[in-house]
Amino acid sequence: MAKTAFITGITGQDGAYLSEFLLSRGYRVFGGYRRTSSPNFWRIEELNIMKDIELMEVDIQDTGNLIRTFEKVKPDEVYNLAAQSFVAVSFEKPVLTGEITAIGVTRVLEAIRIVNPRIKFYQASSSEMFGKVQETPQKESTPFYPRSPYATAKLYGHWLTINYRESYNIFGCSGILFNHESPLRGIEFVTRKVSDAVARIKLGKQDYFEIGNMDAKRDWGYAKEFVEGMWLMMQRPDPGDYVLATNENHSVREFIEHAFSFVGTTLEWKGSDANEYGFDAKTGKTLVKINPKFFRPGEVDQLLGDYSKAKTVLGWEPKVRFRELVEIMVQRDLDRVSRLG
Ligand code: NAP
Ligand code: F7E
Repeated sequence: MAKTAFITGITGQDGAYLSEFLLSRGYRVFGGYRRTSSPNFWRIEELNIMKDIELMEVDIQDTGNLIRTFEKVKPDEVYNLAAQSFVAVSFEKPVLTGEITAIGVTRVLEAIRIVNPRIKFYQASSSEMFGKVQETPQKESTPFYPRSPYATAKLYGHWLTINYRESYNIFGCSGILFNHESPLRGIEFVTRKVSDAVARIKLGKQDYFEIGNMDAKRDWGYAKEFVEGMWLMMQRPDPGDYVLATNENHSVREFIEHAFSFVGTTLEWKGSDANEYGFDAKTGKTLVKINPKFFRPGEVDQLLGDYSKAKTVLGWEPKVRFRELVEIMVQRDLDRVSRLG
């Protein structure tokens, strides 16, 4: 019989790709979205899977809502992807971030414990939990050192998943995912902000863009591949924690440079710190400016993941690497901007 999955955060980047993947595996997919005055289904519409998913209004701030949903849907697997996921906003809204990103996990796990403790549970943990890194590369056993309210909230969810596994025998997996990006990434995250801006500049719709700390390094992978890793964790005989990463890292500056080079522009830099700027080597036009409003009170300088456990146990390995990822994203934004303006 076909399995049933319930995804919290189905309107987000990973929710959309995971839905597409589970549908391809013959799952019946239910997804929770929170009520807003104007619905936000653009990602599942872009993937053309809207008609195949059963959408339900579910807020992870409401335990009763979750319990009734699980009673009705009777899921075999629950993927908890809902979160206030933007690190920068977590400094401005630390309490809200804790409510959704940390306590939200308790609500989902409690609903599972009450409705049916045999429901398998996936928690979207994050490489941000490594924060001020204690060793490089980071793996499952690396000590955590969160650097933001977001990362601290994720650490709570991570440990609670382990706690419910050990206390109630709930099949709870935790995927410690390093940054994963795609054309469906939210525009506020740095990769998509850059791919969109570079496409607009190339097509003459924008003159320049503003950026924060360009020296931060991230281990950027392709979201479409990472969601498969989530599913693989849930198919093992025993639950566990797994790092998914590419084991390659690059700076924000390199991302910007490669995005411009893909559209045929050579970028050069002048100045330093907040006065640094990037310009077109051919025309001299300024294309990138620093704006300190994008600096964070606490920064994660560099992340680099070791995915050996996922490779050995799950047979999971990333294929799309940095340069290809940048090109996929810029190309899709060029298409979008040409089509929609
Ligand atoms: P995303 O695009 O920001 O999606 C987050 C989702 O959570 C959206 O569907 C959002 O709904 C939903 N949500 C927020 N508050 C909610 C609430 N109170 N009740 C129900 N839903 C709520 O994030 P993503 O990139 O897909 O990431 C998926 C998960 O993995 C998140 O938990 C994120 O923290 C974590 N993670 C992401 C990465 C990464 O690099 N992408 C890496 C590690 C971990 P709206 O559409 O209404 O806002
Ligand atoms: O920042 C720097 C910024 O916001 C990456 C989330 O999915 O991945 C994501 O968190 C870096 C940081 O992602 C701008 O300071 C410079 O060093 O794209 P980001 P993130 O903070 O790494 C982790 C794994 C998650 O779990 C999170 O949910 O880029 N940066 N200038 C900038 N960042 C942004 N957003 N905007 C800038 O203008």
